[in-house]
Amino acid sequence: MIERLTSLSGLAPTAKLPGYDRKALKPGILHLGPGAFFRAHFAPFTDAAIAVAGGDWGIEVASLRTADVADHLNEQNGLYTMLVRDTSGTTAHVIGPILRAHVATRNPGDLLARLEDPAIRIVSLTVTEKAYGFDPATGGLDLKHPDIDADLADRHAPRGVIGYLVEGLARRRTKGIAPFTPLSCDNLPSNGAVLKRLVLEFAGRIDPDLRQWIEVNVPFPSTMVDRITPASTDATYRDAQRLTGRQDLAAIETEPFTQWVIEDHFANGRPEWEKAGALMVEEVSAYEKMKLRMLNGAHSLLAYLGYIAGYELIRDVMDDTGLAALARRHMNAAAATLDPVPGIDLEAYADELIARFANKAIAHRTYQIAMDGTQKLPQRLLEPATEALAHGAKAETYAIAVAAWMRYALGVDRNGKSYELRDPRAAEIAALLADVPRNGGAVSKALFGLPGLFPAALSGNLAWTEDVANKLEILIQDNKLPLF
Ligand code: CS2
Repeated sequence: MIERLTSLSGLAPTAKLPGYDRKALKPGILHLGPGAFFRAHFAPFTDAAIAVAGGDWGIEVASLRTADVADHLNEQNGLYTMLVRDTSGTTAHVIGPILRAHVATRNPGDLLARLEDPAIRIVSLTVTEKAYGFDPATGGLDLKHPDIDADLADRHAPRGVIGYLVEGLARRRTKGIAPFTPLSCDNLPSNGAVLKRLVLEFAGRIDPDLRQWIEVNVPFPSTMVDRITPASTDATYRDAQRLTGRQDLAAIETEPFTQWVIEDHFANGRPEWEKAGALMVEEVSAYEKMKLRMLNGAHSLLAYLGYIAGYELIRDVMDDTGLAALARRHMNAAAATLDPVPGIDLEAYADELIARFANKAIAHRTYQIAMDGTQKLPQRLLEPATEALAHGAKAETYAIAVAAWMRYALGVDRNGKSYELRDPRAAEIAALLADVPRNGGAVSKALFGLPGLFPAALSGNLAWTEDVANKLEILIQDNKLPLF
């Protein structure tokens, strides 16, 4: 039986180890959502920052839903392997800053106690778009979101992200403990500002004084996060074991590229992430828009078109020269909606994205990216499309992407096989489409009517919605690709 990864001693020489003494770390950060992306981005950035600049910023993590990752991390004393894959090979880095993992559903009191510990100075989040309880139609709190609804009814026993943050801050205020800095690392535009608005709105509903205290005392820095991180597979665990000599059930794999832009507004200190290559700025929104519209927008376009065309991986889609050219065209269209981004040449950025998508060593499933379309479309495609149309552009690649999402939303592939939509609004979409004839006009009309998703400037633009309907018709009738 191969030994489990539980300590740094005796590992294979192919494993790169943390460049500092783990025993010197103390809890300073509590991270909500220890999924693969956090383990490929936030934790390695912190690991590298401590190695270069010192400091004792240990991380505790808490899972608000499933227990697997948290359990595996505890079994491994917080250690796990990050594989970095490129066509030139795979390297294994053992990442050190995680100290402990909590499972909120199993022991909510434990998480609440950690939130009020003065040692915790940053509470960071990678919980995915759908966990925020954000209503894209109003920009505010979605009162129908199950977590928001439950947590407003029972604020002292929260289950969702906003409920936990507000209860944690409330306890600190009552006890005279300085607040932590909430740090959103999800793919939402102005993620810190969005989080602030949701937290304030929630707090205002239960205690206006608390709302005011948060408004005055708690900074909500926004961040732009970027690293392509496919879900772990058997190949991940196998290669981690081969390169470390230990079994690792928390291993993840990722690409060499990594980027983090952070607004430098912290209440209570922070690791020296800039020493690991993070860019600390006053205002992150230009970077965020660039990344969401150029990278994620093109990613979603490729994921929907690719999935319905029968491509399993993004790198396979990139082998289709028509689709790769379309992705580049879409990036140009997205770039045209952006203000200049400090220090970045958008042409070179787009070229780099194309190369990253095509990386033959990264097996990123189109199905993974296609997930949660209703949560991703607004910031990736619908907002830039609205702006493009307002400036007189045709927004054609956006019409293709939206038609492809609509085709995908039918839930049946070109061979007639059904698949699960994996979207929090899947049931609503299925009900909306139940009696709708399968043609471009009818399906698009129904989906344009999904409450709160499409801004009126898009759903009310006749020429553009007709373009979507025509493209969707082609995709429905004969799945002919390319359709441009
Ligand atoms: C992807 C992102 O799954 C998705 O929707 O577009 O996770 C993407 O890989 C990351 O944002 C890259 O930083």
